[in-house]
Formats: sequence, structure tokens, C-alpha cells
Amino acid sequence: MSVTSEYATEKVEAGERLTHEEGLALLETTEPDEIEQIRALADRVRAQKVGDIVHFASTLYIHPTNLCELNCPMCSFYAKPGWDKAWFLTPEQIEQKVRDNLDKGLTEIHVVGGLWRDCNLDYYEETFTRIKALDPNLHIKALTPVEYDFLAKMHDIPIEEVFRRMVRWGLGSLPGGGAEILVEEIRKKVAPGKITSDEYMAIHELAHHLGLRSNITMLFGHIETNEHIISHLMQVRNLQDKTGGFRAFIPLKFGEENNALGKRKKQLKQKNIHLVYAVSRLMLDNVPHLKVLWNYIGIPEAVEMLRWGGNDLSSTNTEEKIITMAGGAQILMDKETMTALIQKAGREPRLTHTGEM
Ligand code: V47
Repeated sequence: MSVTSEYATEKVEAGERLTHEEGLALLETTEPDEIEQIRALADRVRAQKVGDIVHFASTLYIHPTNLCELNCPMCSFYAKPGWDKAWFLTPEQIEQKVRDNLDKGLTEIHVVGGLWRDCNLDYYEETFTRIKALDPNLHIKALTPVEYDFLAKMHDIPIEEVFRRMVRWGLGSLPGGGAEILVEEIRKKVAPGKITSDEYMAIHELAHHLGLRSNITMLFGHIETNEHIISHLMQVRNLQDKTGGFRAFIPLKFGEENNALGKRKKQLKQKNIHLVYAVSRLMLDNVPHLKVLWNYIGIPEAVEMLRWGGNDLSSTNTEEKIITMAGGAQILMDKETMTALIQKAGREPRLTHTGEM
């Protein structure tokens, strides 16, 4: 049966779930009237589920180091010792960065870096403890499953023990990074040294069982097909059915600058960004927030995505490096501008952080 937007509308409005095949058909829609119907449906679902409030966080990004044992083809961020662009921050320097930004009314500190052995558990204990000593209310959203796996192996302890210690030192939640595409065939090409999709999801599952919430991303607009995107969404939906621990789903548009994958222009498959957001909202009927990162797609497009299912706009951009090094927007964003953008879109801003649903 061919799936039209009308059929999907009837199904979703009857409270039924879209299947893999139906999601794929929606993502492959090319007819403008049908695309508009999908947009309107995603917008209605968003309004029913989460209302008109647009969440945003006041985030300070801390990238302790960009030194990394891996060299993923899609990454513009990593460096090797001796490279001009390499950096390493000590816990004291991180404390100073947080201190320097406290007057911005921060709600969360987002910590993510390379896989580097100097960033061990002692390093994170000192870093988190120093951050919490500055302000115990700062929410620490830190490290991806790829980093938790690295730390557990480095210290030869179970990942669960890594989580337990991190929570004692102030960890509040996990950011959504490192997911890329949860299909091995593609994952092996864009991020060959990273843990497998199953391992990645198992670490989220463990975090959820320990009471930690997490976000989850999807890197799209590179060599993946629409089929791979839907497989990724299905995996997120399946795990969320089990644990309910994902707070937000975050589509990340691939940035082509300064990385090996971005140079292979002929292999890159362009995607309809609008449909990626709308279909994510429709397929992920169990994930509350669809988060739009303006620095990946630009401010006008990000505000537009609030009409395609998005209800979380991120973020104030103090010191974000991963996408800016891949060609993303380099604009200073503050709470006031973010509030004004959301209000201009006819929605209600609410300052929050990843620990709050
Ligand atoms: O895991 C790497 C991606 C992610 C590129 O949870 C790239 O609130 C585009 O996950 N083009 C890190 N993307 C960023 C991330 C994130 C950011 C902001 C908020 C949250 C949250 C999570 O960036 C990586 C990787 O998937 N990435 N290289 C690139 N060339």
C-alpha cells in the first residue's frame, strides 16, 4: 500500500503508530502539498504533546581536549599531539572558564571531548567537583557513551561503576552525541573506531536504569540513505519504549568543512531537512522533545523547524566547538536573543536544562 500524507494523518490522529515503511514513505515525499500536510501533522502532534512552550538552555560548552585516539572521517574537531589546533584544559582552567561565564545565568555545563587518556576519572572528579563548588545548581550534562566505554576500559571497571562515581561527583545527565547513524554499515564508514550501535544503545539503557536521563542525536546529510534514517529512529523508539529515559531527540545536519568525509562531495546525499525533523517528530511518538540546534542549520532555518515538530531550541552557544569547526554558524547567542527569537515565532520561551523533562 502506498502511504500518502493523508493516510499518515488518519493513522496518527487515530493514535496509531507509524511503521518503518510508513516513516520511510513520508521521508521520501516530494509533492509540495503532501510535504505541507506532513509539516502540519508534525506541528499538531507537537502542540498536543508538549504545547507551545519552547525550551532552551543557557549552556556553557566545555571541550576538555580535542586530542583524540580516533580520527573519524566525519569529524573536524579531533587533533593529534603537536597539531596547531590541539588543546588540553586542566580542571583549574575549566573552573576559570565556568567562573568567567557565571554572570550569563548558565543553567547547564555541557562537557564533551576527545578520547584521551589524560582525561581519566581523577580528571573528571576534579573537574566536576570544581564546577559544583562554584554553583551546586549548575546541571552537568557530560560525556557520550563512547567516552564512558573508553573510561571503563581504561580503568578496567564496569561502565556502571563509572556512572556511579560520576553521579557522586555531580553528573546530571548525558548529552546526545556519538550516535551518528545507528546502522553498522554506515557507522563503520563515518566513525570506524567508535563502539557499535548496540553497545552505544546499551550504555544509554544502563544510564536510564541508573536514573540518568539522556539526549540522543542523529548525524544526517552525509552518506546515509532515508532507509538508514528510519532504522535509526526505530532504534531510538524501541529503547524509549523500554526505558523512557530519553529527554530529547536531536537531528544534527552534517557539516562538510575541514573533515575527510565532507571532501567526498559525490558520495554525500542531500536530505530534505524539514522532512527529517517532521518525520522524527511523527515516528518518535514517545520522546517528548525535538531539539533544534541553530548553529548546525542557521538561525532562520532553526526557527522554521519550530513549525516542523521542534519544541526545544538550543542553545546559547558559549564556546561550542564541534560544529563551528565543521563550518557551522559562528554567532554569539545569548538568553535575551533566544527569548526574542522564540517569542517572534509566536511561542513561549522557557529556560531549562537537560535534567528537567
Ligand atoms: O557526536 C561531529 C556530531 C556531535 C560533525 O545533547 C558533527 O543537548 C555535524 O551531540 N557535522 C556532538 N555534526 C554534538 C552533540 C550535541 C550538541 C549540542 C547539544 C547536545 C545535547 C548534543 O556532533 C557528535 C557528532 O555526532 N558531529 N562531526 C560534523 N562534521
